[in-house]
Amino acid sequence: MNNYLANVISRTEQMNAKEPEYLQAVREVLTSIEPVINIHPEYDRMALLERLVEPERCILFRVPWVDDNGKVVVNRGFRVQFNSLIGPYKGGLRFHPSVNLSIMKFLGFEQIFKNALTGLPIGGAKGGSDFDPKGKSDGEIMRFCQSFMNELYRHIGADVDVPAGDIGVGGREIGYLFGQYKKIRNAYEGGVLTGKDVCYGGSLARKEATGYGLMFFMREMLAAHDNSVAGKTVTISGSGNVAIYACEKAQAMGANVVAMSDSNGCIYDSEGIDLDCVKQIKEVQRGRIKDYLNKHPQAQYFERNGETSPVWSIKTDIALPCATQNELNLEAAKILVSNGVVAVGEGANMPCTQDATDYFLANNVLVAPAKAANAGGVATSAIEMSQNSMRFYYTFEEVEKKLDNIMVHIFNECEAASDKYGQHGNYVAGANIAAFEKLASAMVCQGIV
Ligand code: NDP
Ligand code: 2IT
Repeated sequence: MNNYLANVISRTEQMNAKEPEYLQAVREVLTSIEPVINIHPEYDRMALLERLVEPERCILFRVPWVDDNGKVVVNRGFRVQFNSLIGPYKGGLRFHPSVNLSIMKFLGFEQIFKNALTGLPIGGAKGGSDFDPKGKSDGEIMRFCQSFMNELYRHIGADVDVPAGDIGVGGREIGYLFGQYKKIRNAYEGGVLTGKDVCYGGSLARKEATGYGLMFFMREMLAAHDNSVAGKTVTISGSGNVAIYACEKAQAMGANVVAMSDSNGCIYDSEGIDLDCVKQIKEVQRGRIKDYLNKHPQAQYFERNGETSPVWSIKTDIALPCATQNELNLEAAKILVSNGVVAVGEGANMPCTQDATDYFLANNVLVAPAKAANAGGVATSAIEMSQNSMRFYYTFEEVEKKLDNIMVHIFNECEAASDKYGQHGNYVAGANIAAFEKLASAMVCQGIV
């Protein structure tokens, strides 16, 4: 391996030894940009990579709130403002008990590259809390969000840092966060958060954007290999925001989606998932995916036990991991390949382990990498920001068309970069290289900061 790259990886490993997810994300990117580093020896002198892997700022804070029994609970809040090279820090907030600094840094790091790929003026950030929204009342969610914003507000702003949703943070939470921000600031600053409801400044099609964008990327990737989504069997992990709207667009493109999941298990419905039923369970009742069987007794439910989700054991042409990081491991990849999978589309961030991705690529399975394939969400957040600045709204069709164009453009850039460096069909390398080239150019322009 290139000496400079090897040194930066080893230095990053030493400095962040207790952050496995972060190191995984850094290794994946750095190893795949080797051909670019080889032709830019000056990056070593400029410590370009050392600067890229060091967050501009990590903020940790106390979030005290009162539960319905009057007990005070203290959670930890995070905001990693990773990189502001090409725009205000931008990225979601995750509320999940697993949240820690390693996960925040991996997500923030990924976000820099993803946001660069959109071609829009947004830097990279991530935030959240180890707060567990499951089983909490609406009042508890609101009080938590208000307390979280009581600290976060001083670090964000429409031109500074613009948070949005992620796992455990959807329209309801963004609403409570926005209300508290507006109260503290005594000003309506619409562009400070994205993923807002359309009734107070959100963008049409933002809710759908990540899942729809994933399928637009999948359509382009398959078309480049003389294939298409129509008639394919699709399995999806997760049943949250990304999974639901990936399912909706896959069905609209003529695919048969047969499985969805949550952290407890997965449903299999050979007749095709009834998405209205899933939306009712997840978006309205906030229930479990198993509840699908109440309305569809012909469907099957497989409980999860162990590391590998049962959803990957179901035979499929297209697999869409849309739940969380490292949810698709080598064991799952082997099952999917032996069942004839054609393409994998990463709706979640870093859902495939490195060895799973390598196994897919070695077996000629097309992989739509997260940074590129799920970039439609943040791209539409940027479109929401621009509408807030203009004080004017686009129609659903206008936003969806812009999203589609952006995803086509991202696919073309990934393809061009993979071809340029002799890795035809490897869109994982293509996405990393295309994004890195943009970021490196901006770093050179802006001097040592
Ligand atoms: P949601 O909270 O809406 O849904 C998350 C889904 O994933 C749920 O079905 C949840 O199941 C499941 N899940 C979460 N954690 C785990 C876990 N540890 N093991 C198994 N299943 C799990 O989140 P989103 O749909 O917004 O996000 C899903 C993924 O997509 C994340 O990786 C996120 O970073 C990524 N993403 C999201 C974007 C967005 O715009 N929202 C944009 C780009 C990427 P359960 O209810 O049982 O926890
Ligand atoms: O991972 C992601 O890209 C998101 N959670 C969306 C971020 C955003 O700012 O819309």
